[in-house]
Formats: sequence, structure tokens, C-alpha cells
Amino acid sequence: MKKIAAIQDLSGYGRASLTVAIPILTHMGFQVCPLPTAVLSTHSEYAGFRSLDLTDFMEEFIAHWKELHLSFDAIYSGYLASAKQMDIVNHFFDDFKTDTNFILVDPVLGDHGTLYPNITPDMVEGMRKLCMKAKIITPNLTEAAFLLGEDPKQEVNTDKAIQWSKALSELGPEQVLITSAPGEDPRKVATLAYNRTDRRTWRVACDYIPASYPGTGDAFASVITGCVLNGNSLPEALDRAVYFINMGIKATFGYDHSPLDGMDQEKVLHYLNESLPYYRYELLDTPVK
Ligand code: PXL
Repeated sequence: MKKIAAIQDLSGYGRASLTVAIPILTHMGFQVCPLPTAVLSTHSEYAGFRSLDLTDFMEEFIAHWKELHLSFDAIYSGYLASAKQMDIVNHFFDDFKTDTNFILVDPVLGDHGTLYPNITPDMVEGMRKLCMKAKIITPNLTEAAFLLGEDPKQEVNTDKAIQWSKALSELGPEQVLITSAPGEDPRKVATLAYNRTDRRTWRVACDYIPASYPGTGDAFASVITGCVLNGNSLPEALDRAVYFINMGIKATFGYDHSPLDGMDQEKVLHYLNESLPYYRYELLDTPVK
């Protein structure tokens, strides 16, 4: 059984972080070992959420894992609640990275051009340092901008998003996946994946749906983690993750419950173990105009 150390928060209501990652990765046949960073009443997009920061306990938690000489096939970090946690996770990477496992950092910082509540500039810096140690990172366009010190509100076309993924890979990660990038036409939204080793850029475009669900980035990063553990190629992993999110959004969009509840992923988990109906990925070997 392959094991994944999943370093992120547990939010009681509103699908996000561990309540998204555990079902997905369990469904894909992996053992998820949570290292919780905080316990929240809801994810932080609900007004008035309560948060118990677990920074101090994390060190004890990790000390125990070290005593037990645990090892993991993947280390996957997501939402972190303080700059100090980022230092702790940085040391965790040093202690638990081996020649055979990999680190995926989902640099959860913000969306739609702004940082999430509670995310401070020193946390952006802490996240940048974590990205340097990862093999794979999965920022959305807003997070990519903050990590690069770019204006997060600017218009970004495909060429620029590709440039950003290359610039991010120069920080250290071999593979940079950027979600919520623009498509070639306004009815499409694209997800890009750049591999520094072979310098290939892949794109999966899908229909833009006028809805936004928290936690879809967590679902995306979780599926990518599982696909990499399954030995999928980068574009296959990209295709599967985009397909899963797309199906999840479509399974939810027809209902009128609050978008803050996240997407109804329970209805679409089974797609994770079915073959893809078709491959949609494209190779963008030259920047698209
Ligand atoms: O979906 C990312 C995420 C994870 N964890 C918490 C969050 C968010 C996004 O808002 O608030 C607590």
C-alpha cells in the first residue's frame, strides 16, 4: 500500500483540504496519513470561521513519526495556517524526502486575484521556499502571481501563463501545473503543465462554467498526487485531474445549494478508477499566440 503524508487542515464544513484529499486518494487506492495543520469550523471563505492552529502540536506529531521511522511514497502539502508552520514543513521535507518518493506542494494562498483571509506576505515567502523543494507544484493563476511577485490582478494570456510556469520551475520544481489559466477563447478555461526536464508544455482546455467552488484546487492536487503515484505521464495526470474536476462541477452546478459547500465530489469519485473516455491534452511546443 503506497502511503501519502498529507499536510493540510481539517475543515469541518465546506469541502476543502483533508475532507477532499482523503476520499480522493483513498478511492485511488492509497493510504492517506494526515498531518493536520489546523482544525477549522469551516474553510476560511465562510464568514466568522473559527480556527485552532496546530503549529506547536505539529512538532510533537512529527517527532513521533520520526521515532517510528515512518516513510512515505509521496509528501503532499496544502493549506498551512502560519509562517512558522511553513518552516516546520520545510524541515519535514528534509527529514522525510528520500531517493524514491516525491514532494507535491499545492501553494494554497489565494484565488481570484487576492490572498485568502489569514494569509500574510511572510506566508507567501514561506510557501515560495516550500515550492523550491517540491518536484511538483500546483498553483492557480493568483498563487503563481504571488509566488513570482507579479501583480495578481493583471490580465494574463496563455503566453504569459506559460512564461510564469517556466519562471516558477526555475525556483526548483520540475513540474509546474497552473490551474484557472485563460483559454484561447473566453468560453474555455485552461490548465497548463510545464515539465522543465523535457521543456514540454501541455494544456487541457475545458468549457468555462460560471461557478466557483472552494476546494477544487485541493481536489486537483490530490488527483495529480494519485496519478503520479500510479506512474501516469504528466499530461495523463493533467487530463484525469481536469476531467474529474469538470465532472464534479457539472454534478453540482445544476443544484442551487451554496457554492461555498464545494463540489459534490462524492458523486464522481468513481470516475477516478475508470479509463478516461478520451484524451484532451494538447502539446504546446511553441508559445500559443
Ligand atoms: O481550498 C483551499 C483551502 C484549504 N483550507 C482552508 C481554506 C481553503 C480555501 O479557502 O480556507 C482552511
